[in-house]
Amino acid sequence: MIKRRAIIAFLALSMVAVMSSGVLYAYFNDTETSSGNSFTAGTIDLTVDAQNPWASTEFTAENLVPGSTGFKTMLLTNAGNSPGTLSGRLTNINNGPGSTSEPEALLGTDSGELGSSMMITVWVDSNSNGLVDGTETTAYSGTVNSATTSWNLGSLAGGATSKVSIKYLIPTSVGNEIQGDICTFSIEYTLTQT
Ligand SMILES: [Ca+2]
Ligand SMILES: [Ca+2]
Ligand SMILES: [Ca+2]
Repeated sequence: MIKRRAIIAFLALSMVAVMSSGVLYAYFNDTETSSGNSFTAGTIDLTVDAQNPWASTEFTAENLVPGSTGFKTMLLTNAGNSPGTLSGRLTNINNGPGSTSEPEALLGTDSGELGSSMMITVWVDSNSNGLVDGTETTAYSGTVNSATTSWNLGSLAGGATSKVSIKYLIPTSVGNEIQGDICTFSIEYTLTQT
């Protein structure tokens, strides 16, 4: 009886060993493979007037007086292949007194009031005519000094170009306090992935 039990136990252990080795039991199987797969990142690359990086100075207007106005249209292109949202702002704004004329001196201290007096308007100027017309909408309108907040200039698909105009105006209500004043600034455009 003991011998028979030992044989049964041995056979059971042997079957477990064979099953776990997989030698005895092979199921039908079939494998398919797709090769040549890859992941490639897209690109976002803003250019201005086909410059990359943007190296031009856009405004060097001199001898401005109340009533002076002008504009510049810049071509902003997404040279990448991924869509983005375009924004802009002024940075590094510095106001200096420049020269102080006799009538300006009569008003007291000359601390450089041009940036707080001068107005700019920014918009996507689709027909680049310097006017906010047709379906064009203003992205920013206010003083130079306050133009540091972000202007929303809409979307820019890969390979697409937007024409952005910046128009300046010194209101005729401005007086002698800006005589000889100098306002310097940088223009910054940013294209952000959407
Ligand atoms: Ca760029
Ligand atoms: Ca226009
Ligand atoms: Ca001055």
